[in-house]
This record gives sequence, C-alpha cells and structure tokens, in this order.
Amino acid sequence: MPEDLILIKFGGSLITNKSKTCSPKYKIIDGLCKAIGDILLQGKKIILIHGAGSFGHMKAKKWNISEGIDDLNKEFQYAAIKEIRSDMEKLNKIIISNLAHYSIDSVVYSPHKNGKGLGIDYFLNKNFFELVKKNNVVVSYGDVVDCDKDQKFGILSGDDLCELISNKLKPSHVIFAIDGALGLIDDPNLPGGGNLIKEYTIGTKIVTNEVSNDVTGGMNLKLMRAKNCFKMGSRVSIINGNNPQMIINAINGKEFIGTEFFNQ
Ligand code: IP8
Repeated sequence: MPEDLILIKFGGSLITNKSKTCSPKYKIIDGLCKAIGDILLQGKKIILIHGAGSFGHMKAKKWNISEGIDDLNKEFQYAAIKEIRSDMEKLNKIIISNLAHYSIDSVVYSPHKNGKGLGIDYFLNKNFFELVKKNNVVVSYGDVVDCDKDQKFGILSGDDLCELISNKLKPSHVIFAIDGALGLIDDPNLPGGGNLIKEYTIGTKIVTNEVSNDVTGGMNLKLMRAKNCFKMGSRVSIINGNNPQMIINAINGKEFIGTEFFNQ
C-alpha cells in the first residue's frame, strides 16, 4: 500500500447546511482546505471525495432518483437530474477554488461524465487512475450516475467511491470527516446522545439513527464502506471535520479525538 496516499471524504452535512437547498458552509470548507494544504506539505498525495449535502439529497429525495426511473414522473426526474448534476458541479467548484486559494492545484473526476453503475458496481474509468498518477490532489464526489439496469440511473455516494478507491489503490489512510458527532457513537438514543467509540473493533454492533434529507443511508452506509476500506488494508478513522486539526493529528500519528478502526 502506498505510504503516501491519503483518501479523505468530506461528509455532505459537514460542508453544507443540510436543511437549506444548495447552502455551502464556506468557513468549514475553508478550514478543511487549509488542512489539505498542511497534509500536502508532509509529502502526501490526496484523493478528496466530497458528499452532496443540500446540493444533492433534497432534490434526489423529492424525485426518488435513488430508486431509478419512474415512468409517470420521468420528465421531472430527468430535469431534476440535470439540476442535481449542475448543483454538484457548483459545490465542487467551491471546494476547488478554496483549495486554489491555498495554492493547491487539484483536478476533478466527475462520476457521471466518466463512468456508470451504482454503488460499488460503479465503473471507475481509467481516467481516474491516470489523474491520480499525475496529480497530487484529485477531487471527486457523490453524483447521479447512469447504469445499465432497468432503473437507468441512481445515486453514487461518495462513501461508495471511498470503498471502490480503497479496493483499487489501497491508500495508507482513509478518513471520513463528519459533522454532528465526534466519531462513531455507540447509541445516539442514549441520554446525552451516546458515547464516542474511540477504538472501534470491526464486528462490534452499534446503533445508528436514520437521517432526514439523505438518500444514501447516512451513517449506516458510511460504516459499511469504512469497514470494507479497513478490511482491504487501509487505516481508517472517522473524525469530526469541524476541527480539521484532528485530521492532521490522526495522519501524523498524534493523539486525536475521533474513532480509529481495529481488528478483532
Ligand atoms: O452525500 C450523494 O453522495 P453522498 C450524491 O456522498 C447525491 O452520499 C447526488 C445525492
């Protein structure tokens, strides 16, 4: 596994206000981009994946995009897909230009333009691997993608991309930067919102709550993808991205607040 390749996912709720359509959290994005700069200075390569938050999930939910084509509403669905793809490009541009503000050059892999297939059946085009080979920062994101199945289209989550990329490129460290919790929580229904699991042993059952305005399964999907990244040999951490220093600490092997994955 390449020592220097780090895969980071910025969760959609971390970088956008999830209750208001297309509402970026500029200050949070800025802090995260600055942290990317610090990590690059340590000689690492970065693949950055970002979620959709309010740039994707609301319209996708309204028009049932994750379920695929619905003959009665297909015209509205195709209009919504066009809008979601363009909204995701807007969110992506905000991140790319914030990276550029810190003199970080990055290149983008657009999932719907380059490949098709749902979930981990998505076909990562060879362009992606070329981009990773030639650039220090490659950025991609959750998207509406086409597929060969009868449903014709659906959602590719950024979490799916993380598993796919881990499988192919075996990054040394995969970090899921989240909002709303310090890391994995044992049971969010407990008084006080549950306890942070600092060391998560693969196979331990935890309770996850459904999240509103989310078409890709929230923490459940993230946990499944994170476990699979770990099983494929990457170090895996789940960290609250509102404090980007914790991401830097984790990468540097320093103490951090968050969840680290371990074997049984
Ligand atoms: O936020 C979802 O990606 P995620 C993509 O990473 C869309 O799950 C367009 C809803």
